[in-house]
Amino acid sequence: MVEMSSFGCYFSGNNIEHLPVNCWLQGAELAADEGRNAAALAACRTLAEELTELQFPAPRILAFKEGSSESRYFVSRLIPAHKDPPYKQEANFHSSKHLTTEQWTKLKSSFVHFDDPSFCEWIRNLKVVPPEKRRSCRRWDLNIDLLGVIEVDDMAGVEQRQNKSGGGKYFFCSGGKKKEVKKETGLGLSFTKDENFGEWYSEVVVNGEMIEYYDISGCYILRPWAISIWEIMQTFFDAEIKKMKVKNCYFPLFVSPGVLQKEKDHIEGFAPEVAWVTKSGESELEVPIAIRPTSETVMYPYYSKWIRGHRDLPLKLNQWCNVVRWEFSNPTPFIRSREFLWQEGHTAFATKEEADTEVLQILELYRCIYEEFLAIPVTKGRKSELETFAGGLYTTSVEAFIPNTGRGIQGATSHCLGQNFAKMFEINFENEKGEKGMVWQNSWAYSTRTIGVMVMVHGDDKGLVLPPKVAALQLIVIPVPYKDADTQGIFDACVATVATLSDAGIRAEADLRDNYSPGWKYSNWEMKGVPLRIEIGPRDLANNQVRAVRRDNGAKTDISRVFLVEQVKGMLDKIQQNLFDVAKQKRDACVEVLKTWEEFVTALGQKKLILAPWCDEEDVEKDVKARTKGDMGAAKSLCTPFEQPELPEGTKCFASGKPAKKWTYWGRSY
Ligand code: 87F
Repeated sequence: MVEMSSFGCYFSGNNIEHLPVNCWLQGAELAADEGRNAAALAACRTLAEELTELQFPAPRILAFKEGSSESRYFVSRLIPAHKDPPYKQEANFHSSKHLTTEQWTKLKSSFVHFDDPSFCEWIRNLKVVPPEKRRSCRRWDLNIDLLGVIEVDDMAGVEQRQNKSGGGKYFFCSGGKKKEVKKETGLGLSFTKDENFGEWYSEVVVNGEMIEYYDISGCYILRPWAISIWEIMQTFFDAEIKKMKVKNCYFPLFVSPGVLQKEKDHIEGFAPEVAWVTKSGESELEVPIAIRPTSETVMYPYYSKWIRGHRDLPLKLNQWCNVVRWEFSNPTPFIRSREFLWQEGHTAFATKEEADTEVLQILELYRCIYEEFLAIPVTKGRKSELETFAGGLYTTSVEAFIPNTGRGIQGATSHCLGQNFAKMFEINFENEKGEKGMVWQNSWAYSTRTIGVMVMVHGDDKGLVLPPKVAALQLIVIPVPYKDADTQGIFDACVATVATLSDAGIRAEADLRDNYSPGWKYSNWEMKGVPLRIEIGPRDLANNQVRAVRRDNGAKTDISRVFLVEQVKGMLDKIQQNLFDVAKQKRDACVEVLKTWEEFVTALGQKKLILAPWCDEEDVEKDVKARTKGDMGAAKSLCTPFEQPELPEGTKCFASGKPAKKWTYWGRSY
């Protein structure tokens, strides 16, 4: 009954993201009779066990006899859930995407309408409260587990099953008790940002079409909607670093063990995260090969070769690439994944001054990406000794904050490596006077984590909210035809509107699909976070106007088509600014300036971003970590902001009582 292929496909599809359970229907008796089904059953079980291994308490696995009323009850709810909006049906039942309008109508006409909750609703109602505090991957936060699914792969399949159910109609109500319907939080999302942030985030990145889950934990498919944001940032940053005479290059993905371990300080703490290739085909490699977690050790042997004299300096290289870090804690799309995209810049100078200057120039570009593109306020500052990149001299960063979780998040880093790597890799040069010296180096990076921070900061209960500057689509035009209205005229006006806006450099498209209602389209584009929606209906057509609706605050404005471009540009700018202002206001409201340990503990419990006077001693930070250890993770220093408030003489460290040297941000972090 359950083909392994459809099982696997379904399980790794995004269906699971919508449901607190996945479902397995398998006739136990049949399985015993038939080798093929027995193998499928065994494989399903093994897979289920593997997938839920980390779950506590262990999930229940339900098995039903094929054809039993329980099994029919499930099956009836697996078919495009009759009460789910088409958008959700599509997401849950991929195959419905490929149905023609005709097939879809035919399928729908075979529905028996009943008031039972849809499968999704029903399944959700089986839930025990989602475990809020669990820190494991949310994907396995299942309340009960029903494993395996039937896939509606084509109409023939549906008909076949219709016949099987005997009455010519496939959908039926098994007479099961009516379940209370879970309150919907708007079309598409079943969790709110405030009530269950983790689930909300996962749902938003999937339903907003940024991410698809993949069958390797911690790895995610970045869909075009996410990549386009990445590319916009990339275009900006790439041009800026080119102005600074940085050149792009590409070094191999693989690292030999000798080279990787050359700089011991650097690799020591990171070793468990390094992924290795140990086999090719069936044969073991003689020497295992590491996959780059970062490229210092990959690149610097060549810096040593290429740098001879002062004329070879500065050497400024950057690469856009992927890196792999085999993380074990709580993988989260964009925020903590085992493979991610980044740019890594590696530069070498004759003097420390040049290196120092560049560290800050790059940091300013990172601020710009966050604040001006992603509309996220960040703090520039220096990392504590404990948080400085091992093997480096000092580390600077831009730090963001997620108010909902009360966690700080490092947005990007710019390190001055000093001469440590130069010493290890013998990167020497001869100056104008013929004297030998070692180079001064920097390295700096930002990654696809930026996108996750953006989703977390701006997203709402309707889905993604994209700042206009990074949105692939800044504006969507939706025709709103009425029965007797001039539909063609409305469609033409939509096309013309897009043309006018596109000519003016605005990223605009019209959604002219005729198999979705305007309301459905509104929700769909809201979910995807498009900053501005333009609706054109008969009244707008008659008045030579359009109606613009802002994604960030829902504000509606009628705009004359005469002033379309200026007005739209103005609105996009306003949205961009408003997103930043609101985010800053929320972040600032979480900042707690305090001076004592008692205040610190209280503020931490209130998810605050803490600014406290500190003695700047490593042991004291270690002590803070130890004293705040717990379920939620320990507190640590986030950064010492460059912009320091006044520190009056005699101010004491909040943690040690020793004389304070600086104001430092503290909190839990990602
Ligand atoms: C994981 C495994 C192995 C971080 C790792 O920040 C090595 C590392 O070196 C590792 N995780 N790091 C630090 C990366 C430093 C660094 N390198 C280039 C940057 C910016 C760009």
